[in-house]
Parts: sequence; C-alpha cells; structure tokens
Amino acid sequence: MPHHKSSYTARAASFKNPTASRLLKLMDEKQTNLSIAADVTTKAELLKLADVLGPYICVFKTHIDIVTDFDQDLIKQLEALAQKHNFLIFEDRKFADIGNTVKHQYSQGVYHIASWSDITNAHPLPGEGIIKGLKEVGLPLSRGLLLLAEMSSAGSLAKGAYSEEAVRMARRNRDFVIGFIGQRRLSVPLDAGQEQEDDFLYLTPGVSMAQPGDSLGQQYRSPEQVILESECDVIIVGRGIYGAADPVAKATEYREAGWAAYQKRLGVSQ
Ligand code: S5P
Repeated sequence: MPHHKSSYTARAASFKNPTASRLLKLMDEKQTNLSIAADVTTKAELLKLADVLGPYICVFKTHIDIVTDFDQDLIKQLEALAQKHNFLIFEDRKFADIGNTVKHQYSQGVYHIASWSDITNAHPLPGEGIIKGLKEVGLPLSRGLLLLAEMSSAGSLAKGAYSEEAVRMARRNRDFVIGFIGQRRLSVPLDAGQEQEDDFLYLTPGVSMAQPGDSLGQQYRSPEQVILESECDVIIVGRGIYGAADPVAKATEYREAGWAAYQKRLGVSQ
C-alpha cells in the first residue's frame, strides 16, 4: 500500500526517528493535521497563540528571530504550553550554509534552537554537508529535520532535479531527516538496491481557504488540494488563522477541512 494510504499511526513504526513517530501518533490522537505558522512579533502574542490554538494543532511553527522582545522565559513558557497541549515545536529556521556554520547556528547564538525545537528545516542547496552538520547537534537530542524540497512562492527555483536530489539526500539520512517542506508528495525513481520508497513526512505551507495569494509572491491552495490531491501530511496555515478576527474559530475550520481530506484519502466514510 502506498504510504499516504496508511493512517498516520500505522506509519509511525517505520520511522526510526522518535520525533517523526511522536508526531504521527499525536496527529491521530488529537485528530489534527494542522500546523499554525505563528508569525507574530511579540512574546505575548506568540504565547497567546500557543495557548489558545494548542488544542487544535499538531505542530506550532515559529520564526523566533522576528520576536522583538525574545527572552529565555519565552522558551520556557512555550515548552510548558507544548507539554500542556501536546504539540511539537518547529523552528522554521531554513538553514542554508555549510555544515560547520549551521552546526553553530543550530546549537549556539542567542536562540539555542536545538535545545527547544523538536523540528527544524534546511535548504538542500549547499549539499549534504548541511545535513551532516545539523545532525551532529540534533541527532543526540532526538530532533528531526525537514528539507525544503519545494517552496510555495512564485518563481521558486526549488523544482525538478533539485527537488529530486533533496529526496535522495533524505534517503541517505533517514535517521535525522524525517521529511520535507514541499507542495506535493514527490515521486523519485528508486536508488539501486532500494526495493520501495522510504516513507517521509510532507509538511505544506501556502494554505488558505480565503485567498489565492499575497502581494509578495505567496501562493495558496486549499487543505483538500494539499492533503488529498497532493498527498501531503500536514497543512501549515499562518495569516489565514492568526490574521482572522477569531483565530480559534478559523483554526477549527482548517482542522476540520484538513482532517476530512485525510479521512477521504484513507477511504473512511464520513
Ligand atoms: O515554501 C514555503 C516554506 C515555508 S516554511 N512557503 C512558506 O510560506 N513557508 C512559511 O509558511 C513562511 O515562512 C510562513 O511562516 C508560512 C506561511 O504563512 P502564511 O501567512 O502565508 O500562511
């Protein structure tokens, strides 16, 4: 059976990486494949979103470097909320440098990302050294990495052979690379000696039920297009939720739409 036709829980066992299996199981437990992109710029707003949306999401995605009043207490409180509501934290750092540099960026500096973020992501652009560098820091902490195989923005150069190479890099580092940021489940010819495609998680941004895009190149699709047609696993929604007058009501709508698409994909009748 193709991976995307199995339940999240059934797929959990085939991942060696503990963060991947934890995520898959908690999605079925909480009945949600919704991730919020919490792109707000103050500590208070970020923590409020984590607390009010926590029950409806599987992953809380941050851009920690846009928070003006960042401090260590923010991390402490965010971790407590992740425990309280049972969600994973994903710092959307988009590393893009050589292995030796990203290793320091991931573990040191102001943010110490590796110490609190279950998942982070990297561009495959520099080659496999970026994964090796991040892995030295992240694997001992049981963290998971996503590679940006494709982007949602207009004119993205991450396509074709570039995206396919991202999948090959991921196959060679399956202990640490748990999946991709991408627009669709990728189909890449198997490597020599490979009998079947490894399972990977696909987390997909560029999701809105209201807008076709923004004025800066973002392009949106619906939860159904992402989960059912493109066979991805998690919808990442930012402004469609936190920008609404009632973020909780919107999160409920996106959660229901994402979950219905997943049920349909599994062939479960409603
Ligand atoms: O290809 C991408 C990859 C990412 S991680 N396109 C994206 O938009 N993102 C992120 O998803 C982006 O950095 C932002 O945090 C979120 C989308 O936000 P929205 O407000 O457009 O839903």
